[in-house]
Amino acid sequence: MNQISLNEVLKQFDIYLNAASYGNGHINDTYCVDGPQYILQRINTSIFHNPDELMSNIENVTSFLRKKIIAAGGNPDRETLTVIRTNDGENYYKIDDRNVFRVYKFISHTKTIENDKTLDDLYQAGKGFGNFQKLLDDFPVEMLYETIKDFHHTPKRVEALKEAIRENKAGRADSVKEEITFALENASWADTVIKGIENGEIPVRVTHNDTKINNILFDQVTGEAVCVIDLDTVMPGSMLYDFGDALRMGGSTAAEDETDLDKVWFDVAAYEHFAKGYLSEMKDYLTPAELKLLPFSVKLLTYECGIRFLTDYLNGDTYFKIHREHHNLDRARNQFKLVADIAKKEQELADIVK
Ligand code: ADP
Ligand code: GN1
Ligand code: MG
Repeated sequence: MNQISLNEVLKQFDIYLNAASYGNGHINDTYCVDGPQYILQRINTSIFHNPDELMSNIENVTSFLRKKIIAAGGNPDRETLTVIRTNDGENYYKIDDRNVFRVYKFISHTKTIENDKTLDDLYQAGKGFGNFQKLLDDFPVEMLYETIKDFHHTPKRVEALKEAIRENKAGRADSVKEEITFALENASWADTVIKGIENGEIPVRVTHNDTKINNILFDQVTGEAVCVIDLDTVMPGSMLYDFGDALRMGGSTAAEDETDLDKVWFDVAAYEHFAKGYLSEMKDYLTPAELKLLPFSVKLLTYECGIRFLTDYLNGDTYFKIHREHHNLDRARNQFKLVADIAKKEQELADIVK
């Protein structure tokens, strides 16, 4: 990685071990430090502009969780992230604006699930994300900074897509007319959750906002959800974002970037298992408006992610990490296929919640 020595960075945290690339995140650069003992991350500062606010959110949320986990007789080093401080007592180390690093304790004897998930994994994921939200129910939401402004403001995501079409920076707009038409034809329901929040029907809660299934660690032996990770986007929001986003990936029969769209379907049984796990933790906290919108939230968050991928493709792939040409377009097509399938199954999903 450009002139920066990871060993030099780790020294700032009083760590004298080697590190190697790790994980499948789309945003930060993640390294596993020998042992494995630590996770070292270079924070993506072109996305997260204010590391002070970002790390303040993470420290406040994890220390709040830590107390609750201890009170419940759990293991706080395993059930939440632990931020390691630098020799100067800071929660991150900055070399320059593009090289900002943090270190967490590595949570061992766990696994992440990318695509091969069982129904029991989905139940556990639902329980894990539900428990995370439940534990944070009395966290003072006004303390949290908005680390990415309007992150799940779907109508603004539609506006960003329209701007990308107008600007056509990468000269790709003509080649994706079909995808653009799908995105714009479906924009009519994009404001449902935002409107509900604005008119007070949907409560603002502490939400994770990036609940894909690889953002939760599972116990290697029991398969139980151990720890919710990737806390960069913990912000005030709606639980519908977390529920919908988790099933966007967890409910698909294929990977997010599968190009054979005949393999991409929404799995109703996956929904049922995730919802069972989630509601086992959260059912007493949810309002009727939230419960009613659970199936819709999956369609909304899948649509939103699809238009984000398409926007990034039109902008020349500047946001999400890509690993091949047209990767963002493949992801967008995949998400839109899923949206169409979820739309057909919405009533079936609603019956399950009932
Ligand atoms: P990104 O924001 O780029 O998605 P994540 O914070 O999700 O980065 O980390 C990427 C991957 O690194 C995770 O999917 C997980 O496999 C692994 N990981 C992150 N934090 C830890 C941790 N504290 N212990 C063990 N593994 C971790
Ligand atoms: C990113 O960071 P990661 O890989 O867990 C993105 C999510 C998208 C997801 C799509 C901060 O998640 O919003 O849903 O990719 N995170 C950010 O896979 O934009
Ligand atoms: Mg992640």
